[in-house]
Amino acid sequence: MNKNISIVGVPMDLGADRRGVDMGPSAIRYAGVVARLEMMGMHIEDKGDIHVNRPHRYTETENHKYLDEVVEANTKLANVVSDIMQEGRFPLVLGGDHSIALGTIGGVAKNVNDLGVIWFDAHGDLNTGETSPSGNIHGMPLAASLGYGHERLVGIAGFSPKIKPENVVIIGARSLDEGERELIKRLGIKVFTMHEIDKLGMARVMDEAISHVSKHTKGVHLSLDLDGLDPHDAPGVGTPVIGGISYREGHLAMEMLAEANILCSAEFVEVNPILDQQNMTARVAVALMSSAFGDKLL
Ligand code: Z70
Ligand code: MN
Ligand code: MN
Ligand code: MN
Repeated sequence: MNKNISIVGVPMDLGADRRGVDMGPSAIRYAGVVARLEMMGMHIEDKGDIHVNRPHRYTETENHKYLDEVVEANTKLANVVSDIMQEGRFPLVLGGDHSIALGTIGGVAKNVNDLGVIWFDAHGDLNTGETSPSGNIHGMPLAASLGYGHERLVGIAGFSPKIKPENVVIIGARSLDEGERELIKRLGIKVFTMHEIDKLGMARVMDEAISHVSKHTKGVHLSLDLDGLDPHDAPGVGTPVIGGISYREGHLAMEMLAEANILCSAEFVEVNPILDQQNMTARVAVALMSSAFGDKLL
């Protein structure tokens, strides 16, 4: 496990239609992410936040809200993340809405051939401008990373596709749009919905997920949307969906990832302090990070 971690915040909420999730990086820092990871013996560098341009007015391009600003910030993020990888460090990106996965994955995939991705989320984030019911770009980053969607999203970081469908697993899905289901079937993406988690248990799901994403890859990116967890355990998210992964199951999943020692990068997104209770969701995010980096109970 790489002990040299570089933190980058992305105060972005334009991909979620400006709902306050831009304060996520502050909330996660306030919850003590640096101290917690340093306590575990990690060497932390906090690179601060990527600048996100605030638009003067609402804009929409072919059913993509704030496309210019989202592309601009993600292009910067991809460069920063790529530089971190070049230095041999582990990028830990703090969101911000999930549209920032475009920049993170762009920067990581530039440095890791055949990148695996674990997409931990209530949603598939597999919409394109054609299928999106909302026009919110945070519902599109996994599709765009696979090469599907608006050319300006797909083209972030200058190459496409960034990942292959056979190297992706989605865990925790329980709210998929019609177009997303079609893309999942068409591309054969491995999805562990809440049904599989209930039926098989998280331990078996993670065993299967880990072997699937690490089979043909040289590193795995963890993209963790806090709305994958149950809203009871993580209430501070923009789009709570009942019936999610419990705090305990989430920890087990992170511990198994640490044991497998496959991660090369991670992002924790969609923390919304405005909708939270006593910064609980940011604190859950920090606790999950510590497990993902190998913190043990004993
Ligand atoms: C819906 C859409 C979404 C996150 C909500 C929701 C997408 N599928 N993603 N919250 N993280 O509008 O595309
Ligand atoms: Mn998401
Ligand atoms: Mn989500
Ligand atoms: Mn959300």
